[in-house]
Amino acid sequence: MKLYIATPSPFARKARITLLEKQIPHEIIIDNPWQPESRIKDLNPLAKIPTLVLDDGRVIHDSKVIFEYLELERPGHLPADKHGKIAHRLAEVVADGICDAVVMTFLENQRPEGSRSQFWLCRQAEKIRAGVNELDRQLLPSGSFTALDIGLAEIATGSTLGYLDLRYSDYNWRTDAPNLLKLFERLMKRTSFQQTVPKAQVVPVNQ
Ligand SMILES: N[C@@H](CCC(=O)N[C@@H](CS)C(=O)NCC(=O)O)C(=O)O
Repeated sequence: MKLYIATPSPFARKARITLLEKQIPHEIIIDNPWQPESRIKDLNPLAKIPTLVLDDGRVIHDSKVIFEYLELERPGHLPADKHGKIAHRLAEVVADGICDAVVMTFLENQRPEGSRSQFWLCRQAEKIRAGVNELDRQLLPSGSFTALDIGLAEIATGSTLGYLDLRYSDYNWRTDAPNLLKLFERLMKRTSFQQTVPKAQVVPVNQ
């Protein structure tokens, strides 16, 4: 299978880490959906990464659906019980929501200074801080979200924290969220996290 990614994307990183943790052979193709030469629109009507192309040509997109597919293929990163599953899904939604707010902030900040909406930027900042606090609160004393050592919730949260460091570095989440800091340090010892540290890519300036 082939996974189309962009190097900064926390959504693509979730899929990459899942593939590595599950030891599923795959090829990574770097795309930049913001560039005119991007091929992603031929595969995914929303022209977004991550997009997974299976060996038989079927296309799966959106990091949540990609995870679902990979988990069905090779289970192990969601608990078996109902409450555990929902806890992982909720943490993923919060982690992804933080990333959505960071993306919107990043794009707004590409505008000329006088055209930026402070109202919009403040709304996103509130979501980012509230999301970080909620994830920090959800962690158990064991350092994981449930009895699983590493599952969807840890993968999504770790990807989000790495993205904050790349695109929202003025915010020191480490002082706000000591439990998340411990989780992040634990995750960063894993090869799957080390091999997927996000890197900036060029995004065209808004008109
Ligand atoms: N909900 C999607 C979000 C994916 C997403 O927003 N990807 C961004 C990169 S981080 C993208 O491809 N943006 C290009 C665009 O919006 O045109 C997921 O979880 O996969």
